[in-house]
Amino acid sequence: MTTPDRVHPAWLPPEAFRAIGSRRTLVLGDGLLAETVHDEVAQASARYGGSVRRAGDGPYDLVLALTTAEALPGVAGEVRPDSAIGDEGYLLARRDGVTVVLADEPAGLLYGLFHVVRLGERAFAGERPAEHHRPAVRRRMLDHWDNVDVHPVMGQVERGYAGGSVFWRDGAPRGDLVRVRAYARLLAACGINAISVNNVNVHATEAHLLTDRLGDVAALADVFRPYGIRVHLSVSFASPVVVGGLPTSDPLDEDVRKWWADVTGRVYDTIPDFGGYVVKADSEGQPGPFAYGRDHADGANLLAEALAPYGGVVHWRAFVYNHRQDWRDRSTDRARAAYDHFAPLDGRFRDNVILQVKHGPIDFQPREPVSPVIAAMPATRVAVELQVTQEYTGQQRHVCYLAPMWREVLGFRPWGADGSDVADLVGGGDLVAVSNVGDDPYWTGHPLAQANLYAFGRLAWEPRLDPVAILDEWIDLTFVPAATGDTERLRRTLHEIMDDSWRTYERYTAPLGVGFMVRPGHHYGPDVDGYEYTPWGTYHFADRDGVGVDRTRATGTGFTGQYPPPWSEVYESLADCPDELLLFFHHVPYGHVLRSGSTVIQHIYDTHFAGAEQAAEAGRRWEEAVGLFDPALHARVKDLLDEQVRCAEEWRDQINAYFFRKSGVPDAHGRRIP
Ligand code: GCW
Repeated sequence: MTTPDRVHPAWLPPEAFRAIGSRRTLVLGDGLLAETVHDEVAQASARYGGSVRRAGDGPYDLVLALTTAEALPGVAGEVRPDSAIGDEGYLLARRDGVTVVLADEPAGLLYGLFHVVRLGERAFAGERPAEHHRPAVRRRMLDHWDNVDVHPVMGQVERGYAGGSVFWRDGAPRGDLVRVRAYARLLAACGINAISVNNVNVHATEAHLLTDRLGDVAALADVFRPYGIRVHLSVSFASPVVVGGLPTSDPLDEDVRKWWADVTGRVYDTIPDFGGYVVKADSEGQPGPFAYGRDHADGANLLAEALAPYGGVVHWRAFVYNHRQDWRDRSTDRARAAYDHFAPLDGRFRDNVILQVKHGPIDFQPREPVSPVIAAMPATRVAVELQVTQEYTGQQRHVCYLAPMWREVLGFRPWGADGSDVADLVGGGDLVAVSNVGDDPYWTGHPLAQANLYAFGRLAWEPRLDPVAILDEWIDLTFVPAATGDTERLRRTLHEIMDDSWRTYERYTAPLGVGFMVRPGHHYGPDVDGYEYTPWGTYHFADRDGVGVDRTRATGTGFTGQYPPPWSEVYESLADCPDELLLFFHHVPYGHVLRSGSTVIQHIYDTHFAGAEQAAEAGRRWEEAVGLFDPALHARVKDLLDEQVRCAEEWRDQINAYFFRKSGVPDAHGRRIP
């Protein structure tokens, strides 16, 4: 049940259960997840000398009870509310020396248990008035871009930076269900309740997971189930042809509809709590409805209709754009694509279709505006997709704590200060992220990248949490319980290195929101013109006079018009556009003066010198912290920081040299630009 040997326990080291395990606990209620709760406490009790019972008079220090239990003992009965606690919610209270977790459903007990784990000894001190906790977001989902077969270019895990897959290896299930169970447990502890187990680019072997290899998916579902996590599957839109032997996948074809209905029926016979399908269609070469002259609503509704009888959902991705664009064509703007494709379809999707929209209009860059699609489809269920795997943010070789970026996305108010924010819009709905986990002993390659996975789960549960507070939680679970040295210094070190690491990364990479400038293909390290004359639609248009993409309505691609006011006006205006997004929206001369007072060119130099220096400073901080961390973990992070420092200097020098050569403008401070 706990972590397998040689695998890092991440945020659930045995010591995190000491407070619970050394006490007397009552677990009251039935159901699979109540069993899980009991087993967790039993395991901790066996280790730390406490006890756990399923019935009987106390005394108890901790009572975890379902409100449906026949008779709630003592304090549990007293704090029971009149109103519903809700499916996954729980009530936490402490009175007269007893800590109580009450839930209507077993899932709530499980989340309540992990809350008590987070509190540790604090859960058993003083009094605690009843607090009602429930997730803001209903489906908190991770997508794995894991291939069953090793893909010739993308490998076992597309954009995976943590070794192989935890699910698949060389064309078959990996078979290490102990590891999968440990993973399920980590995910439940941070609030995740849905997972898609294969890549959205569905290749030949993976297409069979839907049919003759469904048993492989069912085996995973069995392991995730006790932790309240439902399994979803990425499917090919061409499945009727590819695995069904039909001549067409036309969504309006009767045989195709029947095929999906039959296949989906079999999926639910095998996995009764199956979550649904994830689909990348008509995107980067994946098949879709366009081949038949149909649109995305026709396509999505086809699958939704098949899933509806069982309560399943389709996550239909909005990442649709022309990846064979002619770079000479200045009128095509990739940023516009998702909105242009999907906004006109608002109102046409069945209600079990969830349109899954990347948080930015392009592709998970370190800085993008929030996608205008999120606000453009009031009659459609919209999920926001984040990327925990660090494709464009240092590939788990760089420290880049992403929660501050996600927090900004979730806090963005598309209609201005008085309107809803993105957290409101996904509230009650879906938040999805691409996982950063692999079969690496630290799960995420870079041990500190675990924090991103943890933070995603916590933000999905409670989108208004403060990223620094989440980091504190993660540190206190992961490192402090087993630490022997100066825990204050340990905390401080991690905060110094991680709190601002996303902005540090932003400083030494592509400037002012312009994006990309990465090596084509693998996307690691600098290559300023790497994508400039390619079909991918990701350009910066730097010349001797200036840089940036004109996306205004007045003179550019008109993308600013996809936002409602005030942002349509703010982004349109050179004077009002936020500095960090200036080059996303405008093409400006190097001498253009930013709101900060600096010129664009001087800003580029300053941030690149500063960013590389901050990376070096993080490296020094970490070296000073030797002795505070497990030696193997310390050594791994040290090696990675060395690489980060090297790479940050490379970024600094390439970007600075490039813009110095283009512009001829010297650095105001006379620093060395190669
Ligand atoms: O960011 C891009 C990645 C692709 C990925 C695609 C997507 C799974 O480079 O590797 O494909 O996005 O989100 O579909």
